[in-house]
Amino acid sequence: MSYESKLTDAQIEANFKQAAEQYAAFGVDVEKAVDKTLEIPISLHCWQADDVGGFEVKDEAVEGGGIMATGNYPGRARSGDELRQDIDKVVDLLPGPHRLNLHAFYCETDGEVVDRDALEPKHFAKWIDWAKASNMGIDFNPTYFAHAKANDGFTLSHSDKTVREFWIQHGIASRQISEAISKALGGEVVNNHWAPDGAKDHPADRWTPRERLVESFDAIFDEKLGIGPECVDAVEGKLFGLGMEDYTVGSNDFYANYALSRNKLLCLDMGHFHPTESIADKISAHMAFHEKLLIHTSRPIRWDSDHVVVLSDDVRNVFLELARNNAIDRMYLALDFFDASINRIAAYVIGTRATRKALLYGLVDPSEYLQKLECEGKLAQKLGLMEDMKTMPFSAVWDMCCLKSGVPVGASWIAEIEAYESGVLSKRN
Ligand code: RNT
Ligand code: ZN
Repeated sequence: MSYESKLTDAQIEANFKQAAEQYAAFGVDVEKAVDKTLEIPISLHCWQADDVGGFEVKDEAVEGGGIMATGNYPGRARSGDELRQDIDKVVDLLPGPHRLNLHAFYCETDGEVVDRDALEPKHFAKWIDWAKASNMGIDFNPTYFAHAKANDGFTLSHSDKTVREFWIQHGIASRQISEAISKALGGEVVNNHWAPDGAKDHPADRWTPRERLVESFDAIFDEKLGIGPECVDAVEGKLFGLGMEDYTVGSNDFYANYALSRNKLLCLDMGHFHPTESIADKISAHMAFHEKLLIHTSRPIRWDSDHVVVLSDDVRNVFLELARNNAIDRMYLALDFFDASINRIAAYVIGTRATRKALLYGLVDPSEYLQKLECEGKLAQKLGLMEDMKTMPFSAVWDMCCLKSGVPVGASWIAEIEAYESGVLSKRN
């Protein structure tokens, strides 16, 4: 079986030239779109290669606890070194710049038990060194799940003050670590807070946990801590989780208001809403009030299943929305999917390439043309043109992105993943 692209570089150039003319007829500059696509960093989640497991050394075994990857495909990364090796491979197959999105429980503590409230920048030194060497930025996430103190479903909104304080300390530690990463690598570090808090069945009190969550976050974000603005804190809401079907303390409404009133970044995850809702429609509503947004691309099937991102209407619509209002520079872009049922490295490549493809798809939209038609009341013409854009030679523009970045064109990356599977992943079990 061959996955090779049959196109020579000269053919890719020629196809691109032809496509450029077709897009130019509708006022689209594809050269510019390619350059812009290759400028935007995508934050590559570290948790796809090990099924959201982390590398903590623990006193006691912890069951599940908030998030679960399904599947048992061989080759899971079992250590920081294996995970870094996997991500190096992934990045080689992806066009454009990337950051690494690290979770606190990927700390490396040399065999020592270090609880979440005691984590320090030194526990991420290997990640920082690796990022320096790979010329990659890092983003961060406190881990408010997969822990004995999260097992009854509450963390920052817990009724027990000592439990809340433990998690507040963890939140503060995550900000200090983010600040240290920023000092080591330069630039901003997005620190995204998602907490699983919620209840399986009708709570008799939906109010008090939300009030406590406000208080806890206010303590984590207290200005007196003196943490600098390079640590860009985000908050991520959610509709429900497994075992938390009735009530999620940190819903999207909760965090949208929290973020706005506290000048924090709001994170919209594509899987965190009712399946008939789309974040594409929410972006302009939030952007009317927020300067920036953090987006987690994901693919919910029937529920927040975190399937590997593909070039679906949902993902394209998110980027069309951003492109149509020139808002690409107002978002931080991160990935959030995990699939343990297929080759995990291929999953990374498919989902990340799909996300960048969608970004490019948005940037080659003839937005001005469409908006003019709409203004003039030519709604059938607008719909007709929108429809026709779907079969424009988009692949020629995407191939140029890959060629320009020196990464495999078309599906030819699959052969590299197969070689990596037989050479590296298959030896892990
Ligand atoms: C959970 C949230 C969150 C996590 C990561 C691992 O539903 O989407 O972003 O997936 O923090
Ligand atoms: Zn998410």
